[in-house]
Amino acid sequence: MHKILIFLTFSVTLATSYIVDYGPVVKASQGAIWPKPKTQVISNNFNMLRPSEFTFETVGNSCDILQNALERYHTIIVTHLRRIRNRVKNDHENNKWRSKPEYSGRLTSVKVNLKQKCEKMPHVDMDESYDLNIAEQQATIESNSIWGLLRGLESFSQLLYHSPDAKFLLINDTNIYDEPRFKHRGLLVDTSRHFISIAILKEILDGMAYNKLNVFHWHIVDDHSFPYQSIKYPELTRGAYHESMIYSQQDIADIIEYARMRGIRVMSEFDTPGHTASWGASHPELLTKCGGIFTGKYGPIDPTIESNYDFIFSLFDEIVEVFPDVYVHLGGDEVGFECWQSNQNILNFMKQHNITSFVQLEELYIQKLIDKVHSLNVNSIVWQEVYTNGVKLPKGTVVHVWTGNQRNLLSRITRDNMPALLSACWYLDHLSTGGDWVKFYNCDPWDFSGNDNQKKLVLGGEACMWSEVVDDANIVQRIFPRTCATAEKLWSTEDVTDIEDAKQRLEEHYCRMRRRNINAQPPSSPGFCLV
Ligand code: CP6
Repeated sequence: MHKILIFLTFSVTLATSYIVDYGPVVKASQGAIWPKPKTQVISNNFNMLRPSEFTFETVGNSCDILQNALERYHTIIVTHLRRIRNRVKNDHENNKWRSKPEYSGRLTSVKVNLKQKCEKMPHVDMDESYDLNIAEQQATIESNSIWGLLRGLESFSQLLYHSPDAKFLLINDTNIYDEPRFKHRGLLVDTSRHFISIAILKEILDGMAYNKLNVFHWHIVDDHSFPYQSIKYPELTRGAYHESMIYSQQDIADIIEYARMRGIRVMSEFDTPGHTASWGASHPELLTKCGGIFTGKYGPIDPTIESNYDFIFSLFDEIVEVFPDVYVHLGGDEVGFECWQSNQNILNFMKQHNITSFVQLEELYIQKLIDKVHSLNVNSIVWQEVYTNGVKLPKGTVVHVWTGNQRNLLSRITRDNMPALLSACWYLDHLSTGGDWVKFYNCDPWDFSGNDNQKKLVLGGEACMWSEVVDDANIVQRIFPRTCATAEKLWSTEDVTDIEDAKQRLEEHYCRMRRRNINAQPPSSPGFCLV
């Protein structure tokens, strides 16, 4: 008989190590949750769960989101065991385990209790807290909101680990109360520099759900291509790479629905006045003509032409209908001033209107756009330049920090009573071997000097997947598992900083994602997945 140690350690409550007589080593991190829950009490008692006889039982309210989620998680549970079982030989000496099981109870169903009405769309103030209790006699996942139940179901699925002979799953008696630290936990995906297919976007959304991320920031168009199929201005897709590389209205509705089922908001970004070269394929009149004598080169949107505003405003009328979220990201980053400088019409306009700097000219444009969006009852998010350039922002406009001294900026923005989002330390296109999740993990959005009120103004953050050097071939492994580090920073409490503990759990979580067909790459060190 082997003497086996099973370590299950959780910093919040008790640390246990105990001895079981049968079966090979169960890794410390098996059945551990990523991102780490707020409070978790785990007992030595464990229960067997046979996927074939297991059911979720709804005892409260229900709706399409819940039913869909219960089906998904049932499939995940069944697939988990099937895939592990394929790897374990039948005559394995662990048959001993089967003849003398050590489990204390049998879990055949979990009660799923939605205590209040099911909401339809994920939103900025959604309640994602949940209670999860697993015991021999009674197992429940409870929440006031559908969004909390989705997070609870994810945690439940992560608590399961396989028996050493891979004949059934095991789950320890567990009590969890969990809720996120930040309400905006996002991933930016750029679909302009390379087109990303709907199938891969769905794989990314699945991966987000497994990490309890809740905002898909769709940087849908940029200089290099315009894949958005507009209803009002279908000609804009002349700026797409190819007729097959376009998101139809149907595709977009499909993504929004897929995200909704997973409690993920879809926030679109139509970045202007810079980053708009692809708009010029169909509407060159929008763009500034660079050079004294027109050189054929175009710059940012020309903010001095009144009819440009008619076009942009009318496009945004459409955008806020197509993307139902109450936030739209307006961009506003990296506006090159050389082109404006070289255009005599622009210089004349500035003189006439007493505009003495290009920053002021940019302000004129952004101000009009923000006011327009505001009038549609939609809130704006802007990249940091809009703020640092001194544009007067309506109350509640969110400033998105992407570069420079993030501590300084977060202090300043929140001192001005503006909400902020952090991305500067979570750029997925900056990579050093890919094993650099620790760098992501060491970044905390509250790491700046400011009072409690200032800290509250940090809504959260986003990992950014700019797509200059990624497409369907490599985008998923570029995103995961590094985005998992961001996800834990944004979900778990501030004191969850232990790299060694995170490393164990992340190895396990990586394998879990692989088992669920997320094409993640290994986190950092040699190892293996029994997928
Ligand atoms: N595209 C847009 C980009 C970037 C930004 N906006 C970017 C800038 C610098 C780095 C990475 C990405 N590619 N539209 C800045 C927000 Cl290092």
